[in-house]
Amino acid sequence: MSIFSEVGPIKYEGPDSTNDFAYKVYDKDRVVLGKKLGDWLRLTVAYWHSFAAGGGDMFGPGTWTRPWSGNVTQEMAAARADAAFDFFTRLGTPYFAFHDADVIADAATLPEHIDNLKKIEDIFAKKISETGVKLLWGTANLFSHPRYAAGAATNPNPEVFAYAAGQVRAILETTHRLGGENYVMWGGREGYDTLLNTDLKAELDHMGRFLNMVVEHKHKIGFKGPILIEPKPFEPTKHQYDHDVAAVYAFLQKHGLEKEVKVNIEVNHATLANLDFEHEVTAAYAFGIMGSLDINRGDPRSGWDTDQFPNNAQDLTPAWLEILNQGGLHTGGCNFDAKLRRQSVDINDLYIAHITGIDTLARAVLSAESVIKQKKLATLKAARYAGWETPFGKEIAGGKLTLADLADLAVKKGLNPKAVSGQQELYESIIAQNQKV
Ligand code: XUL
Ligand code: CO
Repeated sequence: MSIFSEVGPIKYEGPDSTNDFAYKVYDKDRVVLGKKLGDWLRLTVAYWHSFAAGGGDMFGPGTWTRPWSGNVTQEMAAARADAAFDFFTRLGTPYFAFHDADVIADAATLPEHIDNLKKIEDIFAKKISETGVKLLWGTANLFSHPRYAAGAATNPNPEVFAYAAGQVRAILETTHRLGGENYVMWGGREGYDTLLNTDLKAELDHMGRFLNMVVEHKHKIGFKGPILIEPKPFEPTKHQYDHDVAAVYAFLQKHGLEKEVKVNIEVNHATLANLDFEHEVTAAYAFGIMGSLDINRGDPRSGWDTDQFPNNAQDLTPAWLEILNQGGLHTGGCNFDAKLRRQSVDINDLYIAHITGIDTLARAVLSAESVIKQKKLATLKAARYAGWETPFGKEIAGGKLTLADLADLAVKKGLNPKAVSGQQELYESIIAQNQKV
């Protein structure tokens, strides 16, 4: 008897179902634009929020009492894995993601850490082959331990940089052996709290060197998945170097890694950066660095990373319009980097949170599909840029004309272009009118 055994497996029952423990929209086999809904979404449960955290916050300890709560011993790590894979299977989500620190007992030394990780890797390998649940990505926790208070790759002390290298090598190799499809690097404390004590240039150079080492090692061991940087503008540090997608792309270019490294975009991190999620997604595709998604939402009135489960499909529809138009996430997926509220102490809250989040994503995909099938938005947008398809537009974009040539041409043609409507309200109404179920 597991803690989850009263519920599940969760099934698709359709929009008329009143069963809290059923999908109303997420029918994984439903074909959307030639591909199954489940294959567009590649749903992923985050180990840390759902199986390693206890509901604590800055003002009080954990509130969720689970059989696996408390300090992690190796035995508890195994019990945690049993519970986690039972939940994944009952929920019907095909992937999971984890940090090294989520799954192993705290270690006093690096060799002990590596040894603990190897033991849990063996447990995970067995679970993966028994259940068919796959690893979307692995990552190293380089931010919780006090040694990382001043960062990992950007730490003023090279010994910390070296310790972090030891941790990353171990979990990257574990991720590879477990068939992980990506490897994620969120810049936990790669940033600063005050510039007064910070050598910004040195720290960025060190971060670039670290990333190059990770990429070199990935190739050495034959890991085929992409390395993904996860942008976030601040928290825990006052300024995080991987601020947003554009900042990450500039950093990758500077270090010659723009063809090697992609991004893992998190909804709540975009919100904190004062950017729309669809902006981050669209920018990543435009730069050719779209990797994967951390799905959650912030709170409109809180200025921090509340990591709530999503529940508003219309908010997510513009991002899905872009994702569907771009052909999907490839090796990426939708990882619920989202946590229950501190008062949500019941184990069933975990089901409700994921089911609602999954149905919300499914609604966004179906709404975006409807927009695409209607063709109206694409037609309007194409018409808006039609001038660039004319010989005149192509000549300008082609790069042959100088500024002076073009200035003379504008006079010769007697150009006097007038403002045309951007029709924002019409575009917005198309999104609203195509909301599904
Ligand atoms: C923190 C965050 C992390 C990363 C993985 O804001 O999003 O959980 O996703 O380290
Ligand atoms: Co995240």
